[in-house]
Amino acid sequence: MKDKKTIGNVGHSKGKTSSPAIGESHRGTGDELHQIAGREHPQLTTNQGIAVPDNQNSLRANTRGPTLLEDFILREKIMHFDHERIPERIVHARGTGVHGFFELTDSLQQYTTAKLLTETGEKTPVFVRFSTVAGGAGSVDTPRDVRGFAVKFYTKEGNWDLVSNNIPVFFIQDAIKFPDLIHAVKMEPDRGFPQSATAHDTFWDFISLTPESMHMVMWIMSDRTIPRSLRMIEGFGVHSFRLVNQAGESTFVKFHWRPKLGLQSTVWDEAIKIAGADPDFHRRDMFEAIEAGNFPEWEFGVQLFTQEEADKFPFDHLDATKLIPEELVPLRVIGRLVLDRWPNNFFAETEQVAFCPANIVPGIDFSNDPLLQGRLFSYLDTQLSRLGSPNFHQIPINAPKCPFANNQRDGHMQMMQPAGRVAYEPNTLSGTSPRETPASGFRSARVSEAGDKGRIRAESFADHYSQARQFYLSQSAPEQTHIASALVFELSKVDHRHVREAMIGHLRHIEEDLAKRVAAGLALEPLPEAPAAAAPVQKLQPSPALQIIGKMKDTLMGRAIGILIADGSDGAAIEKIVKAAKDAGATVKIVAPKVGGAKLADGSMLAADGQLAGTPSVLFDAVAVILSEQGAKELTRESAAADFVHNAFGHLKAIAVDSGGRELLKTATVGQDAGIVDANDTKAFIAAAKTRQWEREPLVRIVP
Ligand code: HDE
Repeated sequence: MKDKKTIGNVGHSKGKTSSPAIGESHRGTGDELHQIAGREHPQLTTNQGIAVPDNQNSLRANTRGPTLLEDFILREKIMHFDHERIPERIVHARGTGVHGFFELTDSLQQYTTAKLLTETGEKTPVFVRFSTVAGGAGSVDTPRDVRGFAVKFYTKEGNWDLVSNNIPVFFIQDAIKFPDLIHAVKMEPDRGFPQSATAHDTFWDFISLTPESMHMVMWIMSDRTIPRSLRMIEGFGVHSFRLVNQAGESTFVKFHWRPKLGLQSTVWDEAIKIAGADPDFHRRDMFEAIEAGNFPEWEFGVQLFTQEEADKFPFDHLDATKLIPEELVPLRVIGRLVLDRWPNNFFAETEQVAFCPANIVPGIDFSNDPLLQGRLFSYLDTQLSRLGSPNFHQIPINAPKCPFANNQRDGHMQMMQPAGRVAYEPNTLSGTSPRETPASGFRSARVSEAGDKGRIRAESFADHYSQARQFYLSQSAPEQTHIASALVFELSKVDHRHVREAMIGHLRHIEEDLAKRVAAGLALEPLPEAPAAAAPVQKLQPSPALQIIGKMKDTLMGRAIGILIADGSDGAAIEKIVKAAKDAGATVKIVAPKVGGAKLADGSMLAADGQLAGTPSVLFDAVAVILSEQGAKELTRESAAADFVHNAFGHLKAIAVDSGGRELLKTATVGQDAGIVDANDTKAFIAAAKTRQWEREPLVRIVP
């Protein structure tokens, strides 16, 4: 619905206004906002509740005179505006938040007292914030980067924050390295670029000196870091946690999120182009899915294991650079997460939400993972500087939905007004003040600690290459190629030759063939020496669960088809594809040279969802091109049309064409293969659209 405001000195309506102040303020010199008959607008006031008579003109000494300092309405409005921004997150600044619920389907009663993990059928409200890590709040959605997947469960026993990523391991083993890692990846401090990119000298310099990051390097160079949609990423709690049962016994646990839509990524060239075509690609995708009622869903899985089992693992599970292969400890699915409500206000919720891994409920506990231990301090501290007050827990998005009470008082922006004279415990003066509850309160797992204090790292943390190798060897051939290509791309942006050489040295420990491919891609000869390894590289069994292609779903659910049309296109052919795509669960968008649409062969007008120049094929999973002979001829003068098909082909997508469409392919020098199908054969098109044409890749890109 358009806002029918008349702004400016023209067209002053004499319509009825429900705000007497506005009517009275009209002095014929300023703009006027008019009410639409029948609408009840609340009165515009200052923050002190004073009705504002005129929101268009500041108070002046005379018609063309100076503005008066006494204009409290102007000063209050500008003061508030000047302070609208709060410091953005030092990492994970760019985020997308959604409300939803978690529902338990399988009770973990035997392992934990946490009600949210024992009461099946119970729906716990959640707020989830997805994020990129390196870029600022205004950066694009599709850089090569880890995605944050932070979940706040508002449980009956308090808030539990599972602050996860879409990669199950991390760069470093000890929290003390985190500021160095982040300084290395962020914009270089002298020049202030690059924004949101690992492809620069300082990042790779640090990484090349940090062998423990090699496993994570394999993951970030894989297509995991260029997801197609936030609805198609996995989530991992990364660290081992503990579940604690009634008897105080604990079991180790790793937490996993698995998307119902399956995993899917973009290809790198596509991700770069999406950044220009739609910087908000992921946020928009999530918003549109929620609006359309296509609520994204994840399975919640746990890997449970005992200390005795952990002692037999060929790695230390307290080391956050290691994962536990599902083949070793199977995943048990115990619930589902559904996201079904977009926030009312981005700032109030997505920006002000404050996650903290230390927010934990009775029945769950921490492990000794040194990275987790450091995180337990960092998040509370960072919230204080971002939100500016120790009372940030009172902001609605952060407040528990269960009752909470204690004797903490006062501080900036205190919203509560606790009554009574008692603000301490124990006391005899109040019969209603909050008291500790030994029986039901949070209890740490019974664990005994012994040993010498020191800045020491366990020997069991020394193996930096075995799981990196296992990850690489677990990938399908196209995925291995993408890892090699990504390394070539990134290291090609590194000016210092010795840094490139050092990285190739590490790759030789991971897999000699990978090192050779990347060195060839960089034209780097001779092959640099591998550095000394702190522990021998083990030959671990490949784990297919680590693939993306293996976890793609054979579906068009959650995916988008773009149909390029122009004047003269065949309406019936368009309709046929629209129907087939929608029946298969896809959303469909019509793209035409003009946004008003195109006049079809039968003279009818078909409105477009996007104009060709602003709606390139990178925004779709597969495309169709339905053109008349004349339409095809005209589009040969439009490079955006050639790019549309050329890029769809280069990004390994299925393309359905009629005879006009085929003409456009010719102009764009697009070849023929199994992914180019006749528009009439919708069955073949839908089948091809569900995947990418991997065998096409060596024909469209020189791969290392
Ligand atoms: Fe974070 N991290 N992190 N991190 N992290 C933050 O907290 C930090 C780590 C993760 O959507 C900050 O509120 C340290 C691992 C997510 O608001 C900060 C270490 C994992 C989010 C912080 C890590 C994460 C953050 C910045 C190493 C995956 C976004 C703003 C010890 C399990 C949450 C903020 C949101 C945010 C510190 C490592 C995930 C500075 C010190 C490992 C998803 O506190």
